Amino acid sequence: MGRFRHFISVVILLIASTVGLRFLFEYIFALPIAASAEAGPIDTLFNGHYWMIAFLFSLIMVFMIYSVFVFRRQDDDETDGPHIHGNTKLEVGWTIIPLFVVLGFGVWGAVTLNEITRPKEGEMTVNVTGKQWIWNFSYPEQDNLGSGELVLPVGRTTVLKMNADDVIHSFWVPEFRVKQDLVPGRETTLRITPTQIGSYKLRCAEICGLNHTLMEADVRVVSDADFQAWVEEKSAAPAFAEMTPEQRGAFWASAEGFGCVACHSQDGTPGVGPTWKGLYSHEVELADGSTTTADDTYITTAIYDPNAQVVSGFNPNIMPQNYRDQFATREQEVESAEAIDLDIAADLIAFIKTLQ
Ligand code: HEC
Ligand SMILES: [Cu+2]
Repeated sequence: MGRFRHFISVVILLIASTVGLRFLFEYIFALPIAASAEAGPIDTLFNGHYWMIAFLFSLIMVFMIYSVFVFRRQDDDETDGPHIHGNTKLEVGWTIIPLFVVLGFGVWGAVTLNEITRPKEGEMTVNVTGKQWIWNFSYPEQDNLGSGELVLPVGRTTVLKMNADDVIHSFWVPEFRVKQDLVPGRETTLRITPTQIGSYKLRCAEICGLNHTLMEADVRVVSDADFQAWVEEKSAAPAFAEMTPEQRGAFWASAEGFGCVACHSQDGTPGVGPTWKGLYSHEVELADGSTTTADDTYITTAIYDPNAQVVSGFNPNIMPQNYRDQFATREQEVESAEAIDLDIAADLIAFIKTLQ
C-alpha cells in the first residue's frame, strides 16, 4: 500500500473516531436541561471543548493503533527498524498549534464570562445568605420579603448578592450552569436569567461541615404574574403581632427565621444537635455527667450560651454562639415596625413546649 493510501485511511479513521467519541460524550457527560440564558454560551463552550478533546484523543490513538497493526513486524523480517532522530518541523508544529488553540479557548472563555456576568437592564436583586446548613433569601425590591425558597420570574435577569455567615458555601443550580462561592466577610454576586418555568434544586457545592449534603433549597421559576401573586401572598402573611408565640417560635426556628431546623429535628430524628421532641420539662444528661431539667432557664442558657451546658453525646462549638445579638437585632427591627414587645427566646421555648 502506498503512502497516500495510508494517509487517506488514517484521515478517515480519525474523522470517524472524532465524531463517534463526540457523540459518546453526549451520553457519558449528559448535562441536565439548560434553564437559563447564561447556560447557552456556557454549553457552546463545553461543546467546543468536547470536540477538541475527542479530536486530540483520536489523533494520538488512531496513529498509534494504526501503526501497531499495519506496520507490525513481518514473520520473516529480522532487520532493525530505521533510526529516526527527530523531526524539527513536526515538533515546532505540535508546540505552536496547541499554544494557539489553548490561547483561543482562553479568550473565548473570558469573553463568555464577561458576557454572562455583566449587569443587564431591568435586573432584580435578591439577597442570598448561606449558613450551616440552610439557605435564606430576601427581596429588597419587594419590601425585604424573606423566603426559604428562591422564587424567580422567568425571562428577567436576577442578580444574587450573596453572603456567608460562617464558612464558605457555594451556590449551584446545575440547570442554570453558573456557580459561585459565598465567602464570609465579602459579598459575591451571580447573575441568572431563567428561561424555563419549573422547579429546581439549589445545592451547596462546597463541603461546609457535617450537614453539607443536606444544604439544599427549592428554586421555582414562575411567570411574571405568578411571581407578583407569590409576592402578594407572602407579604400578606400575618404580622408578628397577630401570631401566637408558638407560631412565631416555629417561624424563628425555620430556615426563614434563624435556621435552628438545620441541626434540631422536631420529630425525634437524630441530627447534628439534639431533637426538640420531648425536650421541654424532661431530664437532660450533660457531657460533664450531671443531669438537669429542661425548663425555661435551661433552654434560654442553651440558646444564648451553648457551651455552658453541653448535652451528652453532642459536640460543643457547633451551635452558633451569637444568638443573643442576632435576636436583639431582629427584635428591634420588628418592634420598630409593629406594636409588639417581642422576646424571640420565649417564642422558641413556647414552640419547643408544643413538641411533646
Ligand atoms: C449548626 C447547628 C445548630 C444550630 C443552627 C442550632 N443549634 Fe442548638 N444545638 C446544637 C448542638 C450541636 C447542640 C448540643 C451541644 C450543646 O449543648 O451545645 C445544641 C443544643 C441546643 C439546645 C439544648 C438541647 C437539649 O436537648 O438539651 C437547645 C435548646 C438548642 N440547641 C436550641 C437552639 C435554637 C433555639 C436554635 C436556633 C435559634 C439552635 N439551637 C440552632 C446545634 C445547633
Ligand atoms: Cu454549604
